[in-house]
Amino acid sequence: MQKLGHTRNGSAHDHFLLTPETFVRAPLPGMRNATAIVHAAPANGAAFTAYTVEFETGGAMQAGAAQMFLYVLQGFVTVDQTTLSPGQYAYLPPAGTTPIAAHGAARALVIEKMHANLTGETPDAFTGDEQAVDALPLDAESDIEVRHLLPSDTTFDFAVNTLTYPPGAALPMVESHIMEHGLLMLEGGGIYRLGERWYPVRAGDFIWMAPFCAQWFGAIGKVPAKYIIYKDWNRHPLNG
Ligand code: UGY
Ligand code: MN
Repeated sequence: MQKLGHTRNGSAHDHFLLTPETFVRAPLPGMRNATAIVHAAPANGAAFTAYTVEFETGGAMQAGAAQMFLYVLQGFVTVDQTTLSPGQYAYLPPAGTTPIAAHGAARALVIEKMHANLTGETPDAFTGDEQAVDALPLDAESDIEVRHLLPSDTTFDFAVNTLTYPPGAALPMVESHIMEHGLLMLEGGGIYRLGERWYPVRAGDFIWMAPFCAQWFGAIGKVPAKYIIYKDWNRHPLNG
């Protein structure tokens, strides 16, 4: 059915929402039998990149100049020697040459950020499994579960968390903070307040929030809503 130019996408100076019917695929340098859907990059105001990689059988890509966080969405992705399944992830430090490959069709979310080195050290590469990460309550009253996928020590200059909302749960406050966000909806849906607008969102949607973008989410529906969210972290506002 022709949508007659309609999309749920929306944007303002401090945020954008990108919905799957508008995604355009193109390979990035170093990709073979794989394409990227770039969601966030300096071109649209973000200080990081976020893209979904879609691998065909035999697909491959490489880590590059920036730090890379890779979270498997579907299928199996091998990072160096470790094969990761959905919910498993890898952190790769900057200036790496780690090979990343998929033997069958697979999809992964990739986040890249230039490392703001504070301590003279860069983190080591590691792989993890979201299921093995403790689920913490967002706050004392909340039944929203947060999983911190990266360590919190100051060698890391960004955080990636998953938030899971039971149906009807909502952020306890409208947040406004210096950290920038990139967010991929993984399951369920609800209403996202971004700046002065409210958007219906569901699994597959991507959101960028600039520093100090007013933000609030309420989960609607019969199943939990879950998203994975990036933020810059652990650095002084005048220093990276
Ligand atoms: O970590 C966060 O700032 C998170 N609570 N933000 C959000 O979910 N929009
Ligand atoms: Mn936030």
